[in-house]
Amino acid sequence: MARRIIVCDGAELARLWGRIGASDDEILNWIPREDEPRARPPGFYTLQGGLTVDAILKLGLKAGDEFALVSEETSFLRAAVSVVGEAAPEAPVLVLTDRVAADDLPEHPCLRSTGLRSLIRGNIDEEFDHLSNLRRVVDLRALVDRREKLGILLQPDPDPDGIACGYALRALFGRKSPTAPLISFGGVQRPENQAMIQALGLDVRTVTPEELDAFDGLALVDVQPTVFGENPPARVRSVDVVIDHHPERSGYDAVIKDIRPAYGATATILTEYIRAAGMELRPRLATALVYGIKTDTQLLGRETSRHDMAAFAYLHAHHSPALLRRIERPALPAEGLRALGRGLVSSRIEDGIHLLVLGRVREDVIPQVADLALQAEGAEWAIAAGLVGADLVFSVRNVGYVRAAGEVVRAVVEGLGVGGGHRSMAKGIIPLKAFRKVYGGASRERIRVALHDAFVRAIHGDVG
Ligand SMILES: [Mn+2]
Repeated sequence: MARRIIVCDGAELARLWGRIGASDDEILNWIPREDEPRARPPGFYTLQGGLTVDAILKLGLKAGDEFALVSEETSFLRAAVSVVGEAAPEAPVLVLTDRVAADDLPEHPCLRSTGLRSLIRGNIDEEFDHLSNLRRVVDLRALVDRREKLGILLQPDPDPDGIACGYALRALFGRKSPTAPLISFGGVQRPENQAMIQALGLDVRTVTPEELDAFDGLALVDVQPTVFGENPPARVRSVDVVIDHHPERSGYDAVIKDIRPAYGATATILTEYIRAAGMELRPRLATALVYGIKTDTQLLGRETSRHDMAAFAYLHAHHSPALLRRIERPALPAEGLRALGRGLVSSRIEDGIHLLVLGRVREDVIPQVADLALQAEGAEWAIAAGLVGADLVFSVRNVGYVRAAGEVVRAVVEGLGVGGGHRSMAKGIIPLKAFRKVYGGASRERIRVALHDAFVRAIHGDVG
């Protein structure tokens, strides 16, 4: 069995090692310092003869042995690294020091250096972070326990971060939908988000400002009261709870306010609450939160903090990949697949643009087809367009190293409709009436040619 050979400089560090708790495969050695009593720390052998090649060889080295050298003195560590390197050239060396810089150590082919105290300190600081989150949870629970009916208010047309946070907050209070419903002034619009609430079995109730009187408590997540206009309804200007990651606004009161603008998602705050409270994290909730962080940070790309990374890793260990797949890739209806077939028959890749015109189709099919279309060989841009109600709706994807998709779509719809998005994903809507007026019709071929030309101009021309 491979062993760890620990060499501590003096009794203080040896005792520290002993207190942390040595593991069974560790051979503990110490070298007494001149300036301290020579009482042997329990469990430690005295390295006979001090830091010499002979003393190391007397340990009876075996293949696979590893070393840890523990000291705060440059001279000790320089000597120790050299001696171990000579006695056991193959053995990896871990240097544990908080005072000696790695640059001051001799050359060694397999050496890592880190601080023993700073490692422990880092963990203690992390525990204090958990503790302050636990304080918040205890206060939140004490406040909300007094409320008979709590409204968990999300922004109008809530996004995955908001939905996940509402769900998490309710779970944190141990409540169900009758006494703590998720509510919003505008229902879930985007088909992807509808797919999310469906897959999670959630319900977001649309309410009017007057209906808020039915609640004796309000908690806002991923949103602040001022989002409801310059003059928000009186009932939301003074609320119980606001938890958000958008910059802090004034003009309202909350009994408990937890606003962390450095965070990429509010779901990260809720994840920290759950973790601090030691609450069991069920796969369904973990999946909702992981999806919230993923979409708000564009998969840990945009505005991501170390907190988001840590929360994501924690959630990832608990989430359900199958459920996440169902949310991210909702089932395509048979009719959508047929529309895809028709679109593929006439699709071409020209100027790096893969454009699929689907005809009349369910709206949620369009972004999924755009995702798929980007996988075509030679495609830098994928556009899926379909007729939904009285609109031409199109989803745009690109490979990421080209002009920003949101910018391009804004140029394409200018004066015709609405659109926008991010670096590699965007969406545009043009009323068919406006389209016909400009292009003289809205046949499949007319749409294909018009969109292709508009995109070529927007991608290569001067926009924004
Ligand atoms: Mn958010």
